[in-house]
Amino acid sequence: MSEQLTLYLHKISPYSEKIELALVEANAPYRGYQVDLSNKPEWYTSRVNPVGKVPAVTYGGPNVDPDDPSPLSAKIAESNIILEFLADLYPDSGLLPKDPVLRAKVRFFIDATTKYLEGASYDFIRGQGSYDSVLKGIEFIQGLLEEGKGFAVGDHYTIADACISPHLARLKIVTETDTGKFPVGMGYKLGEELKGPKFAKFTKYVQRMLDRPSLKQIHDEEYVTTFFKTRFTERVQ
Ligand SMILES: N[C@@H](CCC(=O)N[C@@H](CS)C(=O)NCC(=O)O)C(=O)O
Repeated sequence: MSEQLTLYLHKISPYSEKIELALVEANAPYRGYQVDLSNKPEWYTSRVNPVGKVPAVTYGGPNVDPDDPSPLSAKIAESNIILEFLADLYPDSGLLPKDPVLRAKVRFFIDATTKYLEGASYDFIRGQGSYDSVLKGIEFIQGLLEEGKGFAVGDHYTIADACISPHLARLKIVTETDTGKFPVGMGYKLGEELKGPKFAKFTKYVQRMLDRPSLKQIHDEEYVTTFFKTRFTERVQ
């Protein structure tokens, strides 16, 4: 019997979604536990993740209730590290290719997503970043995509795809509903710009990731959209 794996997550969190995507793609058994981020339980910070953020996983140890985590399980946090952990746990899932060059490319893609897309897009949504930084990040990511291939790296879904997909799903919301603290219309403008020939490779990849059954299974678009609309109400006219 395999070791227990509990994922502490929140529906709004793109970082949590990365992990759920990898788990679903690997067909891995896991228990998900929603952490109330607005009223975080004390045991979560003291016994699971001292930083208090989601996602985190407990692995191994006895089968206990998620809200009573055992000191005997391993505790692992930081989404990109958990992604690597899952690829190690499920070496035959293809989450990380066997070939060293492709493995390096997967890690580079994750690094690039984290450095150039993640921060830029959330700063933009929060009204703290520039439109141009988002486009630059997208351009960088597009440059990494190989023509004619359906995935971030090689011919198989990897943790690189799992890492970027939640951010793509949120960019879809922003560009289709214009929700964010940026000046009115900038979300739609971004959507129109991405439809142009310059971003054709990126847009095709995005659509493929959004159509993936794993994303449809774990991503609650309505919930995230409502959260964004509630959270980002003050607008620059
Ligand atoms: N670098 C972390 C970021 C995790 C993160 O920022 N999680 C947010 C939710 S999206 C969180 O838990 N916020 C609650 C808090 O900071 O109290 C990762 O990649 O796992």
